[in-house]
Amino acid sequence: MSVKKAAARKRFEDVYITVRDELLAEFVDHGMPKEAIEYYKRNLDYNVPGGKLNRGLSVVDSVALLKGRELDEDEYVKAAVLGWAVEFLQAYFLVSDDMMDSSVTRRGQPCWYRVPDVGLIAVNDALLLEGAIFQMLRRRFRSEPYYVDLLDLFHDISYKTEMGQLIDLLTAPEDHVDLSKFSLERHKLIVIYKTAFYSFYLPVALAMLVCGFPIEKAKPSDPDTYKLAESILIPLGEYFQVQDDYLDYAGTPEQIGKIGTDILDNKCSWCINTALAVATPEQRAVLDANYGRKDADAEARVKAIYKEVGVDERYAEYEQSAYERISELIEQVPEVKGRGGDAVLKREVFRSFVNKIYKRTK
Ligand code: GPP
Ligand code: MG
Ligand code: MG
Ligand code: MG
Repeated sequence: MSVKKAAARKRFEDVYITVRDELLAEFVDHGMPKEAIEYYKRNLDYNVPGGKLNRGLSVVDSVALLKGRELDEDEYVKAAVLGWAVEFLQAYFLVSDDMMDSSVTRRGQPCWYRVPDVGLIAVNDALLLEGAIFQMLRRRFRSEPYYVDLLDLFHDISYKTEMGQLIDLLTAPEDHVDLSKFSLERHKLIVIYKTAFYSFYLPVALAMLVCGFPIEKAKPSDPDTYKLAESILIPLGEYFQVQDDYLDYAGTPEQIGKIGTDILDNKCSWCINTALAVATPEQRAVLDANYGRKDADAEARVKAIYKEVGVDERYAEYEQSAYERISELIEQVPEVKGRGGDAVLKREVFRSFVNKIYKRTK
């Protein structure tokens, strides 16, 4: 990591400490016992700050890019708190998702529900992580003109993500493997809803809200800047989740910080869909017999078919063409003025996202 990047991360992490301590102070104000305060602190520190922080940092970066200048202290803290709100949302989703996916590790440590004295309390811990978002927003943004839009955005994006999680789970029942349910079309719908909205559209839409981009157009001829952002960020999020699916199969746990479970879990992943599209009847029979079985040998047989049909080479081709297609979309963005003073929707906002994820290996 460059010195500059490390410093940006450190500054952002310092805001986490402030936010966390405010949340803990509220517990104290409510007369929560010491045991609960310590447990809550452990939940927050275990689940919120330990990831790549891409989503959170991208709120801060996007605000600075939209304004085209460095942020003053107050602007920085506001953007960083919104960044942490996205990281809290992510923590809430991941704690929940790991239980639903029976995952083992996350960010190089046991999944929270697998920590011995946690277990099913993790359900409530996830709900607290979600509730914390709204405490943070109330404390810092209640008197802003866009407060209601912030709340609405978090609710709307959460709902979409939950729709995505539902179809992800329904397409992958644990006890009934039926590969004919899968298709790249179904895969696309799942990943747009379960990942793209909250990981890519949300950080930029938040940055646009603090900069004062209007939700309602002043005149019909004005460009809908949120729709425009969405039209780039959703394909970008789709590409990101294809990477996640590929790394689930091809990445090592050391690299990706988690043990891939997609084959065991019968997931409608990009890899299985790609293999199904080109498998011979014999290869298809191996996939039918071994996909979604909770058994390491069956998993290895599926991975061997992936190798045979060239999933790795096909992924490299996908990655290149996704990169080119999205870069093309970005070049077509008209640079339009936002209402809130100095902010402009610049192509660089989107380019910075693409550059962060292109050819990622973790
Ligand atoms: C991750 O997909 C999906 C989410 C984080 C959305 C969860 C949504 C909820 C409403 C709980 P994944 O299972 O492929 O992620 P990973 O590979 O990191 O487990
Ligand atoms: Mg999962
Ligand atoms: Mg999942
Ligand atoms: Mg995954």
